[in-house]
Amino acid sequence: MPSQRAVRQPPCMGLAANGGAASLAIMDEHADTGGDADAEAHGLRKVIHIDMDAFFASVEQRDDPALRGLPVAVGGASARSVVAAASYEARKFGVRSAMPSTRAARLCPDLVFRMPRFDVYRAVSGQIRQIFLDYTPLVEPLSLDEAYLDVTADLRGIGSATRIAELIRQRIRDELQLTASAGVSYNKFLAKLASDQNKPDGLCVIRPGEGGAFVRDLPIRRFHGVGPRGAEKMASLGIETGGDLAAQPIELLRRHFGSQADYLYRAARGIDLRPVRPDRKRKSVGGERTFQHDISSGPALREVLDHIVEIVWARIERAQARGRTVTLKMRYADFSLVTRARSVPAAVTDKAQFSAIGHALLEDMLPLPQPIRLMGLTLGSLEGEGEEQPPPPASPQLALF
Ligand code: DCP
Ligand code: MG
Repeated sequence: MPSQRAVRQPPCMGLAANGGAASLAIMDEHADTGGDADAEAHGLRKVIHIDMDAFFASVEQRDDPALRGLPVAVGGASARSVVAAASYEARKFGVRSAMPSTRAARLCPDLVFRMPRFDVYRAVSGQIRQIFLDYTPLVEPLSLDEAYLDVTADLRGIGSATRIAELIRQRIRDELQLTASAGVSYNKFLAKLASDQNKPDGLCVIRPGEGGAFVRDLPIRRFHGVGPRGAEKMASLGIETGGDLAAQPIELLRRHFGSQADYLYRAARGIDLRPVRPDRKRKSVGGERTFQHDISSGPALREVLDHIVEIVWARIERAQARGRTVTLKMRYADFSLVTRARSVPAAVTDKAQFSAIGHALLEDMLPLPQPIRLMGLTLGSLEGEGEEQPPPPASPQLALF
């Protein structure tokens, strides 16, 4: 892309550390080297990733004007609670999701705590979904507040993914009185990185040819699909950034990361072949249980897990489901959610193995910081694993970004 275009709209990566000029230099240098020719050969899509800003906290501020402009945390205030969401006012003090509430209150003495209202968040999530569907049927939700959209062929014939992202952000603002950030790029991996870049209320476009440079300095923990455990393993191999990852031979990645290797190899180059899947929910089979009384003791948790294993394994057999990732999910008494996942090299084929992985995940989390009200267990594939499909035909119209 001509760099003039980038000058008019500051490149996203400039916000990272050293300002726009430096990043322009990186992009130009990259363009000279031919950059992502590989990606173009693999066929590019127009993908938007939308992520609501401080979602739970923003909904609380919207619905109670007295909270606007104040540091707000959604979650319990008690000693054993954690923060589910923090308003941007609270983040200035260092308050973050998953932080113990007592620590959050120490960092920000004026912090206002609100209990979560999941029904409202689910309703808002449905409303944003309806807005997305006005532009494309290819909407893949990742959670209540984020989704991928493939707008390569948008329903309204708008043509420009950036324009569609702006229209969607404007409608979310006008119709729901909330803000969202958007990332626009030529694949899912880059679009998700981009939406995070100019948060809150931001837009970032990573154009064809810019992906490799964008990923090069990226800390490995920001790679979608690399969890804390994966990042640790990478660090032990001396891989801290996208550039470090790109320097690894595919054989080494296969040895250490199994079927995720190809995804990682490509991602390190700004390439991602995964299609936007409107039906990806069906990819996993699981079950969960909410308890009448919160539980926290090790023996009680193990017993509940055994029970869930029985129910879920029966479902897996009925559905003839296959997967090599087991995910344990727990909702604490204050409604905050934690999930832990572990993958094995080949599909899980018997109940004993499924159970053993579930129990290992549980043991890793003991003792719990607070009692739980819900536990769930799922067999599936982590995003980025074994779900690649033949690339769509290359689009000659990349300039429409
Ligand atoms: N959430 C949670 N527990 C976590 C992380 C998130 O309950 N550990 C909930 C509250 C968040 C919502 O999910 O509002 C969306 O998560 P995000 O990671 O998108 O975070 P936010 O939307 O709050 O902030 P932002 O996207 O602006 O960084
Ligand atoms: Mg969000």
